[in-house]
Amino acid sequence: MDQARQWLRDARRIAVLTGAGVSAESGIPTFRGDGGLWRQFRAEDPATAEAFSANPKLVWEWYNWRRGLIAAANPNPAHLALVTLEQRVPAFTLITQNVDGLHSRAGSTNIVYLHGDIWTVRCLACGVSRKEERPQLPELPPQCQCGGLLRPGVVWFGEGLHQDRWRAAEQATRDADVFLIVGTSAVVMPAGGLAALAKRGGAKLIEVNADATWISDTADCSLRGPAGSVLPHLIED
Ligand code: BJW
Ligand code: ZN
Repeated sequence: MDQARQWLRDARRIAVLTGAGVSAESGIPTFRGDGGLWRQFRAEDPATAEAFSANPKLVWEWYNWRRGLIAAANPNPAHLALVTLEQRVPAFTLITQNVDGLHSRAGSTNIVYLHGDIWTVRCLACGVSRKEERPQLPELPPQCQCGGLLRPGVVWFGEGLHQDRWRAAEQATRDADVFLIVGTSAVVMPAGGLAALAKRGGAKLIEVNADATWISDTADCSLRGPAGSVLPHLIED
């Protein structure tokens, strides 16, 4: 912990990758592991275009449920610690796989939303994208003004990431002196591959996770525990 704290103090360029574990202490379930169940589904099963075209109403029920949880949740000490860290270094990029927007609500500013935003909807017919911030949509599946079907503005399995965002994530990772990876199983690609890219670029790799992951052995420092307790200590001056 002391060594990791020193690396963060000395760093000029920090990149952070977060996953669902960073929002777990805000009451938002993770995808994999014990919390990752919704009705009879594994939580990642509805996250495909195939599931959506087979049953858009069912997939929207899952999103409606999650939107309700997220709307009722607040950023936790892990989100807040990352805001403090951003204010301390000249170059800071927060790359998140989370779609919940809690990093923005906490006050982080330079954020790359790799997997999109749960508060955005996009029309499958006319392609228009807009914010939809009512937590519970009254009619499922929701429809666009053009009559087309609306889908959540997120990235599902088998879909490409937004090119500009992915480039920004790669660049920040390559440039980083320290790469901090928090609350992600890192099994979903390409996000999970950023840690290896950071190491190749010479960054110190610090992992914070409640459990061991496949990243843990390659990390320069792997801190085991809830992000809401570990991160505030890690960024102490
Ligand atoms: C705590 C904690 C606490 C708990 N404190 N820690 C290479 C090899 C094999 C397959 C592929 C490959 N490249 C691409 C693929 C295919 C696929 C993929 O990765 N499949 C694998 C699963 C096998 N990837 C894709 O299809 C991606 N697209 C793509 O690659 O396109 C090509 C392209 C690339 C680049 C540019 C252009 C084009 C798309 C992936 C989309 C993923 N989408 C989802 C849903 C998003 C929408 C939504 O939220 O509804 O993203 S799936 C889901 O998994 C979600 C998450 O962001 C993502 C990652 O999950 P995360 O965050 O890691 O959560 P968990 O639950 O897995 O882990 C939580 C962790 O927290 C655990 O470790 C806990 O221990 C820990 N934890 N409490 C600290 N309190
Ligand atoms: Zn439309």
